[in-house]
Amino acid sequence: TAAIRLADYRPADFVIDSVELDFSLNPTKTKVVARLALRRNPAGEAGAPLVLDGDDLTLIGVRLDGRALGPQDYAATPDKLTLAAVPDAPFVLEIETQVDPSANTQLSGLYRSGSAYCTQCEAEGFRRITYFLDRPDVLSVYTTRIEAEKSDAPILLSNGNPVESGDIDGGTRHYAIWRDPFPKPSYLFALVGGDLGVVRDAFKTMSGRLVDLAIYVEHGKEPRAGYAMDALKRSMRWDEEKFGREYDLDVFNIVAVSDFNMGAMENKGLNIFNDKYVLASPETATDGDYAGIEGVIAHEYFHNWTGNRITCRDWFQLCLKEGLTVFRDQEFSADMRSRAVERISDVRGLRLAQFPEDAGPLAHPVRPDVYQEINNFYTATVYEKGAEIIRALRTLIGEDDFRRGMDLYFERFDGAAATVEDFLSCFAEASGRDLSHFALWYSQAGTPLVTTSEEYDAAAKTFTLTLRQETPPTPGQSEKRPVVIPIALALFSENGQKLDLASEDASARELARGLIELDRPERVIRFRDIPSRPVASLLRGFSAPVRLEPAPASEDLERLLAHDDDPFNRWQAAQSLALRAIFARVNGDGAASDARGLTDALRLLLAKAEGDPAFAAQALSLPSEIDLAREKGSDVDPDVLFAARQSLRAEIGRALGEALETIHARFADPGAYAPDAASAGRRALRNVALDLIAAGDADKGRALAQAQFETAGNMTDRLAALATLAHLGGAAREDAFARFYAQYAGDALVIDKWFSLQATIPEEATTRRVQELMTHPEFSMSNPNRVRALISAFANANLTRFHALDGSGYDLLTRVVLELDPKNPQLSARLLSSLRSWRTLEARRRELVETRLKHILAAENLSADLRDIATRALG
Ligand code: B3K
Ligand code: ZN
Repeated sequence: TAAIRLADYRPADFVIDSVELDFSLNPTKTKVVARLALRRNPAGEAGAPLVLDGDDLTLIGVRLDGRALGPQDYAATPDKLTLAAVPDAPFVLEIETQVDPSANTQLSGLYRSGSAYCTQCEAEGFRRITYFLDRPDVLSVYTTRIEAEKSDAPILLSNGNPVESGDIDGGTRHYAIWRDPFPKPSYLFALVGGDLGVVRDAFKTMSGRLVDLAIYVEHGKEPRAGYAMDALKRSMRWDEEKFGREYDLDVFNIVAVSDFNMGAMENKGLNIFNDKYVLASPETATDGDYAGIEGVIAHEYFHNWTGNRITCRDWFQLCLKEGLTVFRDQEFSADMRSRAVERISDVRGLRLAQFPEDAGPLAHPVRPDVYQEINNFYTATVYEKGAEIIRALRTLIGEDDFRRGMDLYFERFDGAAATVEDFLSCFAEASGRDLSHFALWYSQAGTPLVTTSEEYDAAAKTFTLTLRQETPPTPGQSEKRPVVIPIALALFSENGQKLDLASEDASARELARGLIELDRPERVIRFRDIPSRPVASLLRGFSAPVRLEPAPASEDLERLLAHDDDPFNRWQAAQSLALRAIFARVNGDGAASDARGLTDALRLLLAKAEGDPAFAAQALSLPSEIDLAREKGSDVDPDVLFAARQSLRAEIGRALGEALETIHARFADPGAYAPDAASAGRRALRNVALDLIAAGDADKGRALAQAQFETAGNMTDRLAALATLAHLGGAAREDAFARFYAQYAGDALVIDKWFSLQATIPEEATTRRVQELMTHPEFSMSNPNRVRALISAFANANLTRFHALDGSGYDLLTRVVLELDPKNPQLSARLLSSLRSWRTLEARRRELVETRLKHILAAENLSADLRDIATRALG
């Protein structure tokens, strides 16, 4: 198939002012009538034929202005409906199609989840329901009538406000009509039919309008939707307070389904969610799950303004809604929880998923300029790096100008399909700054590397800081230009005093804000009046999505860990010390592998942990194996990295044993579970302590973990204990897994945790274990959550087994991907992306991967999705 290019964008030849949809739901034969009010687009090509998109459609009939058309009037294939001659005056086209929701295993278009009917239309699922101009710049007003057997689907939902409903056929069938007054692109269409339980609430908006809120879930799960409802109301309030954005319909509905390709979908007024991001109870969900629910509920709600009221002109602009909405949900979580801890975990996520993507064969700009399959561009780069760019923009222009720019954006582009240029123009206007150079962040891929060097002149009392930037080449972009990198900095004296910044080499604005704008290959800044050699704290708060090298000397890191008033850099100092100790082990560097500096610093931190347990937990969490692989950069041997990391964990566990045990005992959950950030932080610290105790002393760890597993009053503590036991091995592990299963059998979201933990055991037998679990009655290749719980966990969180030297891990992934592909290409392509960093592996493993990728590409009938990933990965 031909590549789609941003440079080829043309406006649609037709406008669709309104759409009337008529659904007769049936498990295998759903009838869809679409009545489209069409007219020629003045911006389109005069006299052009009408070409509508379809995908796997069965056409029943077409009428134009009420007149039935014959086959001579149009050309229909499953993926296209062409009318060579249509009137120049506005006309109404009526199209009848038939679709089979039960046979739809791709989970795109109209499909079934359990006994319910639901839809997923982003990016190109609407064309699997009816022929349409299925592109985001065609905005229409939708009216939807749904009809079904009452017993089959007592609940009938669509976008917008409810208009009318009633019985037909003497009450065995019924119908509902929904009307969405806000023009929207087809990807935001949604429909749900089914027998569902509901939780209701209401929200009074800032102008005093009452909005009915409802969350629909599987019968019996209603009590688990309370936290999601609470998060929804807090999101609605926050968007009013922070961005002045009010909700605009009379109702806001959320439906939780158990078969869903991603997290959730922001369909106008009818969000559809993976039930993983709705359902929670203390007994079944961890603190991480609660945080995930809060974040995703907020994210989808915030899309109502950033995505729905203002949408994307084309799919290249995806970051316009996704990067911005991630930025907004991260800010929301920071306000709801601890800003510092939120920042640390967001950066952790970025480095875990986006940095490797940006450094490998799948690298692409935040706004790509070419794609084969758009579903493969819902990536960490578009989402998370997209959010970082917006945060860097705010840092650069300041909060006030940023807010003014957002207001301008909402005012100017409401109701429109916009571009990244439209967005940036608002901030250029609000700040009076030229942002054309800043815009390069959107078109240039790759993570910039900032290297620093420092020199202190005691006689002159000057401190000279040299900052250089370079972006490594990425596929299709061999030449890179310098980008605008805001580098927040502070200088500390030896005793931790913050020093005033004075220099002739930086502007007054830069010095006043402690923010250097590195917008060229190199800047040299000589600070004066520095009484003694200072410690520099650079890239504070992670002020830009870059890599910074080298890490400061260990004594300086210890000082930063003790004194820096930027919590992010305090955490970074602990990470850098740990990285140094781990790589000293990797390199067999005896002297440097002495981790006493680190353990002393951590002991101090533990002594003060009471003040901020969540932060202490983050500081005690060692860099992950993926962090290590990324830092290593090339010739990666996961076994070596794993061993070095284990050795440091054991040393910390032994060195801090008593302090850790004190923490573990003191932070035991006092009573009833509360999901708030402070309580979660205490549990996090306690469970990191347990993990380190076990690393230092297996017997002690096992005893504590077993006791915690027995007595835990919530899933967070119970699962943490099970994870510790899983890594310790032996009969205690198998016994705990068996009892955990017996207790939660049938509770899919909990059993997913059971699958995941088993898939991440770093032992040789695990690959077999995963294979056997694939035949477990609760496992299913048709359910994305199950597949992710078992297979993605294995491929992304068990590096030694996945990268086993006999190729068994790669073989497992290859088999699953090929089996899955005909059923659900989005999922198979996503799974194969687990190999995005394969070129950084050492030679033997590289060869193993290359063979598998070629094997996949040689398979017949590959989906476009999978072929695209495999081709680019090999590229
Ligand atoms: N916009 C959806 C993602 C759709 C993915 C389509 N393959 C969810 C979100 O980002 O909020
Ligand atoms: Zn989104």
